[in-house]
Amino acid sequence: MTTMSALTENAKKERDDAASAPFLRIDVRRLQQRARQAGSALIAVFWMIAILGLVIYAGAKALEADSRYARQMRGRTYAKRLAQMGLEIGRHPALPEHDPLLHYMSPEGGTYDVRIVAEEARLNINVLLEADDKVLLPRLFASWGLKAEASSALRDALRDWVDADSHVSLNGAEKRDYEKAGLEGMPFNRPFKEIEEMLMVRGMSEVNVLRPDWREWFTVYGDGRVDVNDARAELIALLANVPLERVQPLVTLRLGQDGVPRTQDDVKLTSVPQVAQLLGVFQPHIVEQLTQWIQFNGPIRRIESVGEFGDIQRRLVLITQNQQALWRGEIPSHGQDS
Ligand SMILES: [Ca+2]
Ligand SMILES: [Ca+2]
Repeated sequence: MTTMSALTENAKKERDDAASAPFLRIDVRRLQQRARQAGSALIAVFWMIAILGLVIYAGAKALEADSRYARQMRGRTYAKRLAQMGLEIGRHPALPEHDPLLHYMSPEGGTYDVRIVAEEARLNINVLLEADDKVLLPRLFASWGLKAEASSALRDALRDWVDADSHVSLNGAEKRDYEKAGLEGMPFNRPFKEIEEMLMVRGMSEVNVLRPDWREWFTVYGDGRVDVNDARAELIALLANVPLERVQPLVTLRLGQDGVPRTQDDVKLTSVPQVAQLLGVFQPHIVEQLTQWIQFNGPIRRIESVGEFGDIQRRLVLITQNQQALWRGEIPSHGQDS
């Protein structure tokens, strides 16, 4: 009962207050007016928030881009440093190809992986062109999907590039052809000094699209005989003119029992009859060709070190013979343009 009467009392007091205070009603009007003003002010605030938001968003984006760039630059530097470390380890002449020191993971998460192979595991482009090869290059280009016409044009253009004269081969390209394309000082009219020069030859840009790893097939070092202990299966198939699957027994033997390349149990191939037998090749002329084209212990070492940091890879290569550096440089990761 007391609560009830207290409430009524309060309500009554309030009503009396309202009646005896006309300024309160005026205040209500002012409040309504202010509310309208506040409303428009609030809209302005919303706009400001929106604009500020845009400014902040743009700033954050810029910052994000900036730090991504900085992160990438840092990654590139670290990856290269790791690759350099690997190369220095790998060039040590006493280090076996399967030494665990050739693989490393830094506490910061970066890695390097070093691969030591015979540089002769590739086709020597200068030797092939010098010998006017009409077998291996057409076979290679055909396996890459080049049509016969494009293949012979490319072969002729490569030949014109390295021969000293300016007589255009049947489908080749000499000075005048390059000048027509707006290219001065080409061809060099001398053997390739490095593989990258091949990219300047007419027709090679198409190959670069068709076969971005074309660099992995060629070398400018060695006597031209391919080291079958390190050569890729596709190249061995090409040399023996057999389908790729016929190379599998040879590859399996090379890998050793663990099935992993460059480990202690790897088996070294040692003779042409052994290779011919593994490939199931018995035609005398092919065996004879293999005798000319392959070797087993190429003396030129190719030390490839891939440094990796985050998603960035750098690939450094050092080619040595009798511990003397023949070539040193960086090639695109995986031998391809990125
Ligand atoms: Ca020429
Ligand atoms: Ca092995």
